[in-house]
Amino acid sequence: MSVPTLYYFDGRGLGETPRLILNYFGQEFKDVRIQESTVPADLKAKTPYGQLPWYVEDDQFSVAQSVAINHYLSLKYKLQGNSIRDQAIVLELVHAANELLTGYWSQDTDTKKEKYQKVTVPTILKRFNHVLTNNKQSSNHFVGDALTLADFSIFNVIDYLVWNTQNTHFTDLPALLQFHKEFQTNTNISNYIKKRVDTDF
Ligand SMILES: N[C@@H](CCC(=O)N[C@@H](CS)C(=O)NCC(=O)O)C(=O)O
Repeated sequence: MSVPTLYYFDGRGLGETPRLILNYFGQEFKDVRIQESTVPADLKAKTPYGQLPWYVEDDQFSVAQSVAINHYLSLKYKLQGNSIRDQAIVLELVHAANELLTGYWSQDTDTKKEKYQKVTVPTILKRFNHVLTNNKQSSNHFVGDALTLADFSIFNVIDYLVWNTQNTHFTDLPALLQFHKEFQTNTNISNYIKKRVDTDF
């Protein structure tokens, strides 16, 4: 089987969660990072929506839309949660993490900025903190005793906020910072992060 390819821009953005998953599981993949600010025409024509990320496994299979790429990888690596209740909470947390991440890039007016800073960030981080600290089955995983897509999505957004805003949002949420630290003790993740080049977004 050929090595999969993840096409995205040269930034973390919507490409980083799949990169983290593939690295965590030691899956070799082509991390194609488009340097231009728009998708080159030849690549655009091949993708279903003209947008990135786009994940190509072989001639028979490719998938677009970041949610679907992450869903596919979560099925492949059994990151969905053990019971249907766990799976529902995983999905809740993944969507909240996406809202937090995409909200960060949408702060282009004072109103949006204020809502993001005063409502979105504290509400979502409080919920993450509550779920983590009330998980009786594990202190290192958000849902049950298993690694799930929620761990990857939340690690990614905490990592993004720490990177861009230092630890300002986490002063009263040490459990989230502890999770962020703990997640990086995985050798494949720490190796990936050590060699990750700084990008603009
Ligand atoms: N709903 C899509 C959004 C994808 C998206 O907006 N991609 C942006 C980069 S973050 C893009 O490809 N922009 C270039 C373009 O639209 O031409 C997803 O989640 O994958």
